[in-house]
Amino acid sequence: MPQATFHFPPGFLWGTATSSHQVEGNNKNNDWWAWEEQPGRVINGQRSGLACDWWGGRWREDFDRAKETGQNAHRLSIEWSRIQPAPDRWDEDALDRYRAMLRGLHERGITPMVTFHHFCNPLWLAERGGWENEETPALFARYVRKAAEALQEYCTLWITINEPNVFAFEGYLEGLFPPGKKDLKAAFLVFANMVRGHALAYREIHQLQREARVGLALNIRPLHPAGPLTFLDAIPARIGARTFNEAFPNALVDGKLRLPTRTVRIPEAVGTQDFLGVNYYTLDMVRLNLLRPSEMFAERFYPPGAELSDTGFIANVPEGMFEVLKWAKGFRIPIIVTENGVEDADDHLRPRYLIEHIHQVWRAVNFNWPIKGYFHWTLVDNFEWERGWTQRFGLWGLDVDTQQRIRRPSVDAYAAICKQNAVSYETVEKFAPQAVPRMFPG
Ligand code: IFM
Repeated sequence: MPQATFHFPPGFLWGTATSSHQVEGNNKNNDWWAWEEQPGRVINGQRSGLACDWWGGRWREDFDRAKETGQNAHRLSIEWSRIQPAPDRWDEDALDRYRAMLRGLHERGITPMVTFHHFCNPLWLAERGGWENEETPALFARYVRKAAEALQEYCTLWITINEPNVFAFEGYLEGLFPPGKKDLKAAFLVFANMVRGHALAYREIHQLQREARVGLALNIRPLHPAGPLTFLDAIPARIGARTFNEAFPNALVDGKLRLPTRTVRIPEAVGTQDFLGVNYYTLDMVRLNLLRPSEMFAERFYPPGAELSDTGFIANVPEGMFEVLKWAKGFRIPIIVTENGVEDADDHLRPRYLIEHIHQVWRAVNFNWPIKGYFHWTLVDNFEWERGWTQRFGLWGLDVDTQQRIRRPSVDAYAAICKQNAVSYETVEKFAPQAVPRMFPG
């Protein structure tokens, strides 16, 4: 069996990604907390509760874990509702706590990447119509300026909005996130306002900090025509990809948000992206189905025979990572994999999923595509939105009742990669022997 080591460039960022509501606990002043209190919103009535207790200080021990296992970067989000608990009030204590967290990362030799918006809105904003309100982009930019001013000493790598496509889709089409609407017009309005909010925030940050690098984290989900009538299935697949995956980042290139129903001109968005953050988990097959007008005449399903995660949420298709990176390089800006991971409570799949996806990143790096880092989702099991605690994405497991962390084998698989800045034959053989014939053919 030929052996090889897949090396990454010096300075490559290796980290994990987290988000405030999912790890902090007691995030009581946002729309997600209120949503969790409504019956039927979260599976089994589960709540975020204390989450991973980062607000209580357990970020320290988790950052120690990240450092000890060779991670040199961490992506976290800050909570708008804590920083601006009311429209006319800033909470300096909350900003101090975030400063302490970022300082804590620096002290451990870990580069921070900060996300300003990760699915949650302050209650006061939600009561004013959230992102459907045309004033929200400016309010968002104001909050971003305030927070960036306070944190700029410790951070130059910023994400304005996490997965605006998922936010609009889940909150305004599927109804699974607050405000629970199923309204295409509202979804497109929210999408457009998020482009506006991003553009304003981009400029605020750059006014403050010349060396800032500002981007988005987009959930990119390749859509493949299912066949056998591939030419027919290609139509909904293309419309879906243009809308869900491509509309937002394309609008940042030419100022045109191309929706299936119309094109919205947002000229101020042109050139507001220093890097492209891609979150890749899985891909879908698409079949034309004229009986599904509300889903844009598309039926989506996983590739037949694909290996699925615990709850069937993710199909393990590592080649999709390469496909996404190939698409992303078309923007001719640096690319960062801002999320990738799998729910897997007993860790039977994660080491292989992780290794094979990182191998696809390596393939892309070898074409000299400008990929600068990889952030695994996630460090410790966290609150997974409407799926509550039923999905376990952490390198470390979490006992929600005792706050005890449980080290999964994936911790050591990822640590080997981070520490060597490479995927070695030994790492694959030890943690993902099934992948050896695929990764080392011959
Ligand atoms: O937990 C989420 C995260 O908040 C956004 N991207 C996908 C993850 C896994 O579902």
